[in-house]
Amino acid sequence: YVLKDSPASLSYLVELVQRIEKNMRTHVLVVDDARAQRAILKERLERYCLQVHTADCGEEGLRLLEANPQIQLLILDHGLPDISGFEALKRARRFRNFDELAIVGISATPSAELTAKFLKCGASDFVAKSCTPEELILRISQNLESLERIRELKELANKDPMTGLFNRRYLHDEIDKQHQEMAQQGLSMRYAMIDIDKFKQINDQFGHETGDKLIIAIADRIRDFLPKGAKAVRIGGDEFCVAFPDIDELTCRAFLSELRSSMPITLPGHDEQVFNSTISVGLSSGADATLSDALRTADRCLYEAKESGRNRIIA
Ligand code: GH3
Repeated sequence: YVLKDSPASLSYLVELVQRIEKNMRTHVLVVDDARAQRAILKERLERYCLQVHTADCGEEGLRLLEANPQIQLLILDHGLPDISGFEALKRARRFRNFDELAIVGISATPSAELTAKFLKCGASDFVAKSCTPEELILRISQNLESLERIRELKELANKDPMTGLFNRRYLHDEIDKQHQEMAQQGLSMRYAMIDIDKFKQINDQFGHETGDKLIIAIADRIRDFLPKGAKAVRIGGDEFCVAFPDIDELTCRAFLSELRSSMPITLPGHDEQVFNSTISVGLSSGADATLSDALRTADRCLYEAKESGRNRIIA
């Protein structure tokens, strides 16, 4: 590329480099039994720096898909030698949702019926093998962009915007699902309810904005000390919950003790204020069958921690 000495051409170049870098991280799987067609698709996609995997039958395609969670887009032929494209499509959708994988159906004999059936079985799009290279890459880019938008929306829906921790919705959807799956395997989940002590006083004394900064600082501490596999949630206000999947009580207690003894917090700012903030914690035992039961147990322990003088962990 010849760069003219202008900000517009420089920003174009930056955008181009970013797109190429993104494509280099994007994995695509082509499943087609026709060797020549596979080679054409691979060559066209690699021209845009996409990482291309190939398979010549449905079973091999599904195996590659399961083994490579980084694959974001599947180009799937209709006529395969072992299982039909529709069968492969339905099976792929059982373990990869619309927010994880875009699937584009292809056929050498396209028809309205075929398109409809592909979409009904779970495809995101359909193209004829005879399409131009430009149409192919446009459809692929659009499907990858939609996937990214879906992911961004999901992330927004599950995160607390102030602290970046998971929110209550995530706790009651995803962590609840995890709780049920773990219970089926005979494994237990523990939950810690964490609440800042006398937080109202901090708001009253130093203002709401400083209160917000303290909530953010405590969320950052929780994140810093969090054991591997544990998930931190801001329930609301000054209350947090940490979910520990199959983590022993000793590790949970060690994390909570470290967090509690890391108080008070020094807030970054012009006059580096130190707050004598403490936290109270309630920890569930891991014996509760459902998420609601476990949260009730942790809440009861938290209440006890507050009633018995605050700044302590009750399990
Ligand atoms: P306790 O030790 O008994 O828990 O006393 P507390 O003062 O912390 O009582 P409580 O937990 O009920 O008070 C929470 C306060 O947090 C009340 C509410 O005005 C304030 N609050 C809720 N959400 C926010 C927020 O996003 N930012 C700020 N700064 N304050 C909030």
